[in-house]
Amino acid sequence: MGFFCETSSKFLSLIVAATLINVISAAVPADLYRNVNQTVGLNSTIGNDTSSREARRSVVSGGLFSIVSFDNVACNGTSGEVGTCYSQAECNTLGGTTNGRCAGNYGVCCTIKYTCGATVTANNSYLVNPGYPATVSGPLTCSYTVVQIKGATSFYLEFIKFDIRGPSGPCTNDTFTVTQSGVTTAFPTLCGDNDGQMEYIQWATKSSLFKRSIKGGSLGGITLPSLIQSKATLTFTLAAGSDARSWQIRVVQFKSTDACNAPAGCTQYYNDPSNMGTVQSYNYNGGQGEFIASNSCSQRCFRLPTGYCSMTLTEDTFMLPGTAPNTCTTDYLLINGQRYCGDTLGTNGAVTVTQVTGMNYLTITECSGPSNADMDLGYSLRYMLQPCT
Ligand SMILES: *[C@@H]1O[C@H](CO)[C@@H](O)[C@H](O)[C@H]1NC(C)=O
Ligand SMILES: *[C@@H]1O[C@H](CO)[C@@H](O)[C@H](O)[C@H]1NC(C)=O
Ligand SMILES: *[C@@H]1O[C@H](CO)[C@@H](O)[C@H](O)[C@H]1NC(C)=O
Ligand SMILES: *[C@@H]1O[C@H](CO)[C@@H](O)[C@H](O)[C@H]1NC(C)=O
Ligand SMILES: *[C@@H]1O[C@H](CO)[C@@H](O)[C@H](O)[C@H]1NC(C)=O
Ligand SMILES: CC(=O)N[C@H]1CO[C@H](CO)[C@@H](O)[C@@H]1O
Repeated sequence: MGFFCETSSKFLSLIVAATLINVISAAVPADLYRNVNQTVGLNSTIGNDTSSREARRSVVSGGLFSIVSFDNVACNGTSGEVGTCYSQAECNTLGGTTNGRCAGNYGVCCTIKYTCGATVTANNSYLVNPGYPATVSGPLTCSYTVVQIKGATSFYLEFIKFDIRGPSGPCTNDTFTVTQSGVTTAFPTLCGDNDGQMEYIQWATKSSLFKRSIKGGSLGGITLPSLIQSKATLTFTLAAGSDARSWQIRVVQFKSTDACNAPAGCTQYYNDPSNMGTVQSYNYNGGQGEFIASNSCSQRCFRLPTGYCSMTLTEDTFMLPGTAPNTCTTDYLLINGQRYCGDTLGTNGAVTVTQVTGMNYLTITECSGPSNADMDLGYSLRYMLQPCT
């Protein structure tokens, strides 16, 4: 999975670059820092570099020195991790690691990693287990507090590495939860192996609260995940045992205008530009895992670009508790208002998901009950968007 959302950020870094060897940046009047785009009292020209793959950069050159500003956008670090383009000083202040350069060498690609007990305030940062990439054993309780960044309407967790003990029905020995005190409609408790999986959590904003107040907290009979108010607690709880566990989770906070921001109520959002991909149940683990009995429902959503009206879902594996077609009680995929469960998706392993008028995304809803006595695998489905006819 993994994707890259190219959007500019309103947060800027400013640095002073000497254009003559002897100029010291301390000599630059403070005003210059604040008025990059305004007349700066020098003969200045504003240069720019709007290469879409780089931080947008503008340079105010004033004879003896230049002031460079660039957006704090995501960058690819040399280690392969995604960072944020900051000045070296800002990266140091944030406790980040320099991971290559960006903004035409004026900035550093700064990767920020948080471990247990951390308060997560930086966009595009990572949550790791203590000592990562080394593994940890239990017992261990490890929490992170994700704080809403100004302007963000959701946050996204990309499970780059997520390997804890698996379920036996529900997740009991090891768990990963997203909670906020006082919020009862929690997100599904996860466990097992979830490398490459994702989860979106919506912040409570004026607009999302207003929509909930008029539309209610459910959609088609499904209780939507809670809205989280400004701070979320993410907790790994590991049972005693020396077996190896590890995790590395990328956290990105999205604004409502970001292409990768999930629509309200979506726990997952698939938006691959190729209009196709794979959707798998949590802990599917390449067919080695087992469906998590989370006793909840959640939505997987699929971006529907202009010109597309439906998608086909084709099973590689489909095995949910229950017997198709009429006895799907607590465990099923809800597609076009119909429940699918058992050992085959539909009658021949494929169904077409149709557009609800006016919606620019498609949804399927996964519901699971409190147990999985048969240790069913879950599902791995290929989706392909279909043009309107
Ligand atoms: C500076 O000017 C550019 C081009 O006019 C504009 O896009 C950018 O938003 C301005 N930056 C600030 C900090 O005002
Ligand atoms: C600033 O610009 C004016 C008019 O464009 C020019 O006459 C002058 O020489 C410039 N000064 C410097 C320091 O470049
Ligand atoms: C966080 O970073 C992502 C990826 O660069 C960007 O799309 C998003 O707008 C940023 N969030 C905020 C609140 O600026
Ligand atoms: C980062 O790497 C990914 C994958 O190679 C690529 O799609 C993306 O455009 C790169 N982003 C930047 C800012 O270079
Ligand atoms: C917890 O883990 C132990 C050791 O792997 C296992 O024997 C036991 O069945 C698990 N219990 C539950 C409730 O998952
Ligand atoms: C001063 C400068 O370099 N301006 C350039 C900014 O970018 C535009 C579009 O690429 C160019 O046309 C300008 O010359």
